[in-house]
Amino acid sequence: MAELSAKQSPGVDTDVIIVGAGWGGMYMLHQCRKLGLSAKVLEKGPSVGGTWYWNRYPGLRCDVESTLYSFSFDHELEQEWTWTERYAAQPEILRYANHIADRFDLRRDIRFNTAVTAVRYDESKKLWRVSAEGMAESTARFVVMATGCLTVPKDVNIPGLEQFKGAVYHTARWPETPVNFSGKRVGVIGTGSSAIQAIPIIAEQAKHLYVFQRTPSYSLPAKNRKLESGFVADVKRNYDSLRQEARYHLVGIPAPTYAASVFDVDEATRTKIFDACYDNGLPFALMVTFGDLLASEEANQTAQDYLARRIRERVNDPELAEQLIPKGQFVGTRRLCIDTGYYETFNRDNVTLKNIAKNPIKSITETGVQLVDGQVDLDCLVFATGYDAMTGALLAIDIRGEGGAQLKDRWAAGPRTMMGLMMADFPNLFTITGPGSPSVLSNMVLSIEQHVEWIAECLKHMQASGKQTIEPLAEAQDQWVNHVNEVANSTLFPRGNTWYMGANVPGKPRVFMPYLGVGPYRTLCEEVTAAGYKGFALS
Ligand code: N01
Repeated sequence: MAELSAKQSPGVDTDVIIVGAGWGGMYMLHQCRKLGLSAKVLEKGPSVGGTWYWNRYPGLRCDVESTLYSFSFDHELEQEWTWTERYAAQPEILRYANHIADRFDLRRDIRFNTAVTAVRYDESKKLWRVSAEGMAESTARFVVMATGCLTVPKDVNIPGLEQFKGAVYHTARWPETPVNFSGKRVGVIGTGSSAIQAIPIIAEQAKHLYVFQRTPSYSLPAKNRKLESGFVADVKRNYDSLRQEARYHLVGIPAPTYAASVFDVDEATRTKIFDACYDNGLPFALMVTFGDLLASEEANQTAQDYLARRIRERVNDPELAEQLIPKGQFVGTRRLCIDTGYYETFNRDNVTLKNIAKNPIKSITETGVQLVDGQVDLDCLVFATGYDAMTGALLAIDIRGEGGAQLKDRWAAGPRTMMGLMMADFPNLFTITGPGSPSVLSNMVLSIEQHVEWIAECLKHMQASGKQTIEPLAEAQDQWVNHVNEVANSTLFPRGNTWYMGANVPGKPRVFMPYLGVGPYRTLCEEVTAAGYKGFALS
């Protein structure tokens, strides 16, 4: 890539520096070019794709249907790209990301293998100074953090890990060359979305697979299938209305809500409705079937009972089934997973569940995992232990705003943003799908697109009105944070020990980070823009 030398505005190297070349970073670059702004992307990895570049473990698929997990901003792009599977596997999604980069000629403005370390505001010059490994400091009027929500794997922190003599893998940092587990004794630690997808494939190869489960998750069969050409043609014909429906839906994926309460219908009807989601592999649809499913303990219990029964149907050994059924966990407050043969995998002779809630891991030794009641000998260990989600990637960078305000101090008690888009005292610094926006509780691509377009519109407005800086008013930001909490507190989400709450990372503040409600959120963003950036100071 060329050095960061494009000179659009006097005194700065680049108008906009974008951090991250995932979906958000790539689309932001495209939008900046359309506005005639000079823009450069700094990307830590060697290629585009973000989380879809780093995650390449066996079995990885998206849990949003491929026809919707795609950009809508370019009609030709939408029509020319044809997804082959209902839930696309990682290689196809990564091909799509590369197609975006090539089609819009983005790579020439992306500097790869460049990890940003510091982003500091120079108040006197009203510009941002960006430092990255292996690069001279660069300056920009605007910075867009497109660093992703599931980027930084959380520290594993199990004593003795460094002693283990076998191979160690992490689902979020999988090697580019496929791993062959044939003839190996493999241990998988964790039973979230990543593990649930990887376990059936690893079990097919391994001599023996041990699954170390601390907290079981609920999972629905993905019912993945090849897409028929007639179906794809239909989707393409109806894309406009489909996308529009998604944009104003609660979770960004069209799905019906049948009644305000699960108790508005009789049990047989309720079961039929749950069946329609379960038997068609629709996790997001299940969450919105009834208005009170995510809000009332009693209502949620009906879904818990339903899913427990479906797990029992899939596991031959009743005692084992009971261990795989989440207990005291609300359906939907921890990510609902999709799987291909996950529960059935435990019917295999070469798979053993180790319930580490009852029999905890004491340490990792040279040859395996030492549990309280004995050692499990292993050749390979796979960590599917999750992420320091939503705030991890932002706080890994030394971000300082006006008056030297440090983001890590400002967020010491949990993230505080204005609509997940900006932070008070950090002028001209935007976040794509930041905490306080629907982000992970939505179709990510749709939410990324909405944020990029909001930011682009804002930059256009600033150009047209000759404004130099924008930042949220502290009071408006406080109101937004209160609103995010109010919405969350009207649901069961804050009662889950989940990564949405930061509960998976020791010491992380326990705060519900996303905003529930894709459609309502979009409307609020539109209102802010229409009211001349209400809640923001432009100068
Ligand atoms: O991570 P997770 P993930 N000792 O945090 C366990 C998205 N995603 O990578 O809950 C033992 O969900 C932990 O147990 P516990 C999706 O949004 C999407 O699976 O801490 N166990 C848990 O079981 C998803 O939600 C897709 O008790 C430890 C597991 O590890 C998000 O990414 C596919 C442990 C971590 O589960 C994260 O999913 C993949 C320890 N020290 C991911 N530390 C799709 O689109 C953690 N665990 C389908």
